Amino acid sequence: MINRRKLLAGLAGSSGLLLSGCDRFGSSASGTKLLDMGEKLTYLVQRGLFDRNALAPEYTKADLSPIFRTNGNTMPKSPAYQALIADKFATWNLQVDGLVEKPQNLSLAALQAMPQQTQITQHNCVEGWTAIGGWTGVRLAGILDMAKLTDAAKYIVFYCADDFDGTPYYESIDLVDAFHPQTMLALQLNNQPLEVKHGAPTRLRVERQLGYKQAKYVMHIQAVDSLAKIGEGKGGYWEDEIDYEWYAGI
Ligand SMILES: Nc1nc2c(c(=O)[nH]1)N[C@H]1C(S)=C(S)[C@@H](COP(=O)(O)O)O[C@H]1N2
Ligand SMILES: [Mo]
Repeated sequence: MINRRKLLAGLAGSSGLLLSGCDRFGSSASGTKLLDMGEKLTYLVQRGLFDRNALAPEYTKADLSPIFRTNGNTMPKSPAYQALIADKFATWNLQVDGLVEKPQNLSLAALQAMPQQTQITQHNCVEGWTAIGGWTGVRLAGILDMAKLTDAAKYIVFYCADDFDGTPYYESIDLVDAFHPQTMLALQLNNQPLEVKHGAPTRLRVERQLGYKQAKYVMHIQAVDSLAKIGEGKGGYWEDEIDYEWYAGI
């Protein structure tokens, strides 16, 4: 992973911004954070220093990793999820609600019937490994368009079927990433239905961000205007737990 401070420094330098100025903007003399990563991001985008809509690099079949590693939970423990495995996800439903005009309840067959896209990308885990995989699935934008976000919607939250010691995994992204052309709910990895270890029946792919944002076992998608009341308020399981950055750009 690129050291973000160096990246910001580089961007600041190349745009004529002084690093010290940029630093002062982001923190007080005592080192207290005045701006969180989301605000810095907005600042950089507004200064034209960072294109949020740029595509993540795509690779070819020859580049596919022979083995796509797993990380985190690889088998949700809940009886409800176990029952879904037993019936091959025939009764699985993706709930889409929150700040939407038309809440949706989408079966796996319904997702499979929507237009599919495939992208071969590199997954970057914060723990220091990468893997190149080919993901096929439904563009998140298509699902959100069906549900029709209200003007108040600012973030999309993904609730997962698994937990760590009873705390459910969840993640969230803003609307720029939600409508990014590569952001999808993946149904397949390398042309095979998603295995349980990789998040069956569907997982988020948000290709401009690190591995922990790629929520597996997505059960429920919710449009919200604030992340403050979700989980412990930092926008994701690891963000809450060990202060991983909410915007994990790569
Ligand atoms: N629901 C859920 N999603 C998750 C995780 C998890 O434990 N639970 N781990 C995250 C992390 S840290 C990584 S690197 C990737 C790993 O995805 P993989 O197991 O398919 O390689 O999933 C992410 N999404
Ligand atoms: Mo990760």
